[in-house]
Amino acid sequence: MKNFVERAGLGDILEKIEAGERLSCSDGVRLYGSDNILALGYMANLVRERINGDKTYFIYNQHINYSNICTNLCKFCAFGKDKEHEQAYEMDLETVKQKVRDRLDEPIREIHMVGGIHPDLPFSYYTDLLKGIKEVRPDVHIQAFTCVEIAHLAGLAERTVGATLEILKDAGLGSIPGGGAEVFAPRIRELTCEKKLPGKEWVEVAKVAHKHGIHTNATMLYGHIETMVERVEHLDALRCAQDETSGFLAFIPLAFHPKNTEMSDISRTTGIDDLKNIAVARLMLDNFPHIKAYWVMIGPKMAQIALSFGADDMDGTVKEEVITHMAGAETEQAIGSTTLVKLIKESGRVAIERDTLYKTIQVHN
Ligand code: V47
Repeated sequence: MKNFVERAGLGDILEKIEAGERLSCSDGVRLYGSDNILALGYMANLVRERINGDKTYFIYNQHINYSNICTNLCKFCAFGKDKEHEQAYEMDLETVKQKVRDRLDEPIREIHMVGGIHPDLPFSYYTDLLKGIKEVRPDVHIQAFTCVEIAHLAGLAERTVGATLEILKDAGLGSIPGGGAEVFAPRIRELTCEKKLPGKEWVEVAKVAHKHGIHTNATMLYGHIETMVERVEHLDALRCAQDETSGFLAFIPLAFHPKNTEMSDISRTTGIDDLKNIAVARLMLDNFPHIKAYWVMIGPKMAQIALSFGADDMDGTVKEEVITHMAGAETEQAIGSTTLVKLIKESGRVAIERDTLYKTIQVHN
């Protein structure tokens, strides 16, 4: 295999990986530029097995999107709608509580809850959501509000991000999902999501959360107009932040779905690019404990293969995914744990049901 990687022109990168040395940004750009997916996969798998062995995680989770009303209206997003749009919605507290009640007979451990940047819901709406969910399901971990929403909530609360997070934590917030990161490069934000929180501020919010003991995830939306250099700069910004705080749990590459968006002329990502984003993330993000293959976006079959290309987590049962399905995802909106375990075992890995903070709940041998 070493010869094979050398013939792909990546022998020096393999040497660094074997020595446990950090890859440079120019290494990252070369990895993205390589068309030898097996060489990338071999190297990413070395790191994956060094960090996580054969362990492959999943969680019983439920997604709730409390509202799609959004003032940002990003060009790549089919979910966010103007308040006057006929498909605009916002759930009242009782509706959200009912959604949680509806699944009380399922062993859901995490509720993943995000929405748009709503122009006029008050801060109390968000704390009531957290408290209401906890009333119905006290043991559930709430992973809610992207760093973009957190910055918005701090504005509503007229407090610092840190003080706002303390209030949200008291109301039931457990951790923060990785959405809203998109691609940090100002060029990309100007062209695709000019109203959104700038990339630097997204990273600042994440770091403040970590300093307040709140773990977060991180994502990157790939497969639109970003360059390979911009992808690597995004990963490097996350790696630098993680060096400072160690608060990120997982990185999730998000494959762009163009349907029903203002960027619908762009083609869907290819299988090779999906695998490359998993592999390069695993290689560059040497300080991230977990890389997720999000089956909703790349499909369960590709997610299964990604487990040999650097990924060690398949996300979870999900239940009612909306954001990607509005943008044309053809995957199911939920998946059974039996299917997840089968996909993981078939790829020669050990399936582990986890909680949000990666504590083992059950090993499926
Ligand atoms: O914030 C928006 C992205 C995110 C599209 O933290 C799109 O564990 C693809 O962040 N095509 C929401 N992506 C999903 C997300 C997520 C999912 C699973 C797990 C975790 C985690 C986080 O999806 C948005 C945005 O970045 N997005 N539109 C689109 N058309």
